Amino acid sequence: MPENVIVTSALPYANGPIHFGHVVGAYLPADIYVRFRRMRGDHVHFVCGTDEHGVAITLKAEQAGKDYQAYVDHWHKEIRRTLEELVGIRFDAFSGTSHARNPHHRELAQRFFLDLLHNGYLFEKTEEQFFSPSLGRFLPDRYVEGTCYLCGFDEARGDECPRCGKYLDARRLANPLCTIDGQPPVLKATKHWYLDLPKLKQEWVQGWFEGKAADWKANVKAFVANDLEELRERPETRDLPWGVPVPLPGTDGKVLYVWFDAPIGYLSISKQYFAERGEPERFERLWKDPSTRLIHFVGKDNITFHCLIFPAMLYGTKAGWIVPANVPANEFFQLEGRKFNTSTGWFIPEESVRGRFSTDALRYALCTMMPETADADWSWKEFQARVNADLNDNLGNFVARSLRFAERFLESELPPLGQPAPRDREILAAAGAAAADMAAAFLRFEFRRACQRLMAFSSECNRYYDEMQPWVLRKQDPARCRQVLRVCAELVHSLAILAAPILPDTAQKVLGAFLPAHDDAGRPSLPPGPLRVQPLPTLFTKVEDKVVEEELARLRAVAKGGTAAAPAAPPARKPDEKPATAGAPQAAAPAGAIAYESFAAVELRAGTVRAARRHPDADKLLVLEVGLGSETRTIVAGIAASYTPEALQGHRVVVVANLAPRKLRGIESQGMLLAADDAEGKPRLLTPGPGTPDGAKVK
Ligand code: B3M
Ligand code: ZN
Repeated sequence: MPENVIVTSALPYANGPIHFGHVVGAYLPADIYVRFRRMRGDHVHFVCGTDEHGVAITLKAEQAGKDYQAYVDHWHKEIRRTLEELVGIRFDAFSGTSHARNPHHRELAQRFFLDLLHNGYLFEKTEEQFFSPSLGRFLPDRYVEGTCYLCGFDEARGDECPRCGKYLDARRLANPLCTIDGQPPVLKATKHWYLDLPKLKQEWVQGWFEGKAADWKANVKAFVANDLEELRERPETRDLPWGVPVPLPGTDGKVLYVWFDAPIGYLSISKQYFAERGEPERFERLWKDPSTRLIHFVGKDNITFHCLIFPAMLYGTKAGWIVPANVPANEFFQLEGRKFNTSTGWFIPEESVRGRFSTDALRYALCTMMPETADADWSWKEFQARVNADLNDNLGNFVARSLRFAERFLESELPPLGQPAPRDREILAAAGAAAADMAAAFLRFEFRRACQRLMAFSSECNRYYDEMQPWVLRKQDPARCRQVLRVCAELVHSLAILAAPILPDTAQKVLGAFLPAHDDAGRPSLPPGPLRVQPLPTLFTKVEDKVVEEELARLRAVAKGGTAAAPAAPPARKPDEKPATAGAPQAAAPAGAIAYESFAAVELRAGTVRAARRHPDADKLLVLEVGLGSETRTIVAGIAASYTPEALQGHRVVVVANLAPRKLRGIESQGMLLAADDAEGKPRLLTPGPGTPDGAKVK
């Protein structure tokens, strides 16, 4: 019986580029699962979009000097493009949570709030919270930073500590400072609504989780069991100028907490999708049908919200919404042993992969490295090995040699399958076994195992070919040769079908070789009659050593910039004293000579100024948004004496891209611009030559 399945991928914050760590955690596995379920005949609804509220957004938009909507619009577009183009994720519905993008979201989130309030799961409480007298506003969550009272980390945020990962009470931080103006905040009373999680736990969550968890992934189960112990009431509203307004009288300036409204985004995006298709009734029918399986794909840091808090909210509305059937969360993914970090350069820039490797090569390699049960790593050498050994030499080789042999020596004509020999029957049965194993792996969210099984079967196919020696049979027993190649065609077809969820483009190309006799990608086997094969396009290209070396060298340079180069950096200068320039050796440097490695450690890139504004607190500084191709950086530069913000719009610049970010008068600068003083001592920006794209390396 086909099932109704809703698959969601965590809604990425619309505040920066998405990297492979995100892709492998919540998007690629969901997309593979969706494609597999569809091939099986299930009805799947795949939902995602951007998370556009909360302090993660307001703070960054304010720092960038952009209005909130314009800011999230920009990242919404970028994120969607990366997911669709770079790794071929195909959502049914992709929208977001801001009112302008999704007119259904506000109303639905407010309905949840009122239902929970009405059912006695939200209660109000007046408490003191941090407030900035100079800015005249409350400072929720990340607007305050200080020292963690649990682990001593001195850059803990008001809502959680990035080092120990614990949920924090901002008022208990040592040395709290406002992240906008760097001033110590004061406490001021304000009213908020709290979700009564202890009550929900006792009434429903604990029993539900314990009954459910039997078929959940072990890593998720362990994490949730631990969190369940510590489940406390949580404030679900904030004093913020951006978000879903609290739907009660006298609450001006208060909005729902981002983690309250974001998961409701799954529903509101789905609601928008059905409304726009003219089938609005399908939304509630699907989300309130107890036989629908709701599956949330998320990364490790989103487990608590998806496994405990959001289910508690869904239940607590008593409105009949289904709760998740499973949350196959992944662990953390790193890059060559270190955490991805877009601001230090420890990530894979889009231009390193775009147009260089196929979507399928990236999908497959990422799938084999997926952090399913433990933290895992992107390694360039591993990437090369997987593409070259698995895709090219194993799968690609069997497909190509089978079809090309038929084309070259058998005029592309193959006989009906007829009566296969015992060895043929054995290998054809192996295809069935591989299909069963892979289906079981996909259904259990064991994507790495599915890849291994695919390759094991492909190796069996290659072995069959080698044993049969069609190149010998061609002369000695042409009829048997044709029969063997017909079996190979069958195997090629099976491989394409089995690989399709992971390698959708490759599957299409291979199935295309059987057109028009075979035009239904979902069919389990070829029609048994005679077959004509079509020319096969190139499936894979090998990853050369040179490419791997280049990428590793780039990372080594970043690593040096972050460690070795740091102590050599000029002594801290007053932020507005001089233009931001780089590379000038300090007086202590020996006679101006530096080793080549020191130069190579500096990552210089071409960019374009997308927006510019004056620094609110320093006359000589401008705050720029600089596009570097795959990302946009905020850069604070001391060039106000030479340029007006308007004149800089569209100006080409050279950026030091791997400098540790630092705050200049309260605004974090994520790089430096190269400039040289003119005759009057005013800084003039260096410009890359015409035709250099944003992000190009300056060497
Ligand atoms: N935006 C957190 C994150 O990007 C958050 C996920 C929301 S899913 C409803 O990690
Ligand atoms: Zn801590």
